[in-house]
Amino acid sequence: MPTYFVGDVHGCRQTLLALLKQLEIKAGDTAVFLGDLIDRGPDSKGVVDTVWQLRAVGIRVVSLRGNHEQMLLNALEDADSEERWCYHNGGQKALESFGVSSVGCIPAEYLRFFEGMPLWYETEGYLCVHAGLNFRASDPLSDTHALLWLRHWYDDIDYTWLRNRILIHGHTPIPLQIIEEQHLHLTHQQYLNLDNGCVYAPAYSSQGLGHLMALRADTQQLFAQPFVG
Ligand SMILES: [Mn+2]
Repeated sequence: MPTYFVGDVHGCRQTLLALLKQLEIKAGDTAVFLGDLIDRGPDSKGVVDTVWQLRAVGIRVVSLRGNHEQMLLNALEDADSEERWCYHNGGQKALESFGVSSVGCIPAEYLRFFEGMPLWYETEGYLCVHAGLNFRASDPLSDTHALLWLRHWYDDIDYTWLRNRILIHGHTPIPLQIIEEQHLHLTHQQYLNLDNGCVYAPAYSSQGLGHLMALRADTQQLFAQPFVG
C-alpha cells in the first residue's frame, strides 16, 4: 500500500487530477499533501473537493496545513488579516472558487477541514512539514511559525536529531532541475522540496517552474505533472 507525498497544489485542480492519474493511486494507498492546497490558482474549492473524493474512495489522506491555509484561518479573525490574505496572497482566487466575497462565508465544513490540518506528519523513514524546521529550537517540531513559513534552513539540519528520516517539504518553489538534484542525493542529504510552483506555469516555465510534484515513499520514484490549465 504505497504512500505518495504531493507538493503545493495552490488551486490547480486539473493538474492535481492529472497527477493522481499518473500515480495510479488506488484504495488503500496514502496521499500526503504538503500544504497550500489553496490560493493563487483557479479552483481552490475544487482541490479540497478532490482531496475529499480521494477519502470517499478509500484512499487515506493526510493534508498538512500550509501558510496559505493559516492565512485563511487568520482572515477569519480580523479585517487586516483578511485584506492581507485576499489582496497580497491570492486569497481572492480562493474566495471566487467558493463563490463568496468574504472568508466568513466559506462553508463551515471547509473551515473545519482547514482548522483540523496537522502541522507535520511522520511515516516510516520520512518526516513531512509544509515549509521547514527550526533546528535551533530544542524541539524543532514545536516551532509552528517555522513549520509554516521558514525558508533556507538546510544548513541548520541536525542530523543527530533527524536520525535516518528524510525531510519532505514544499513552500518554496524551486526549479525542476534542483528538485531532481535533491532527489539524486536523497539518501545522504535527507531532504526533498516538492514545490515546483505548478501555479506559476506558464509565466515562469522558462525558469524551470510549472510542475506538480510527487514522491512515492517506498520506491522513492519522483513524479512531475506539468500544469494543466
Ligand atoms: Mn507555502
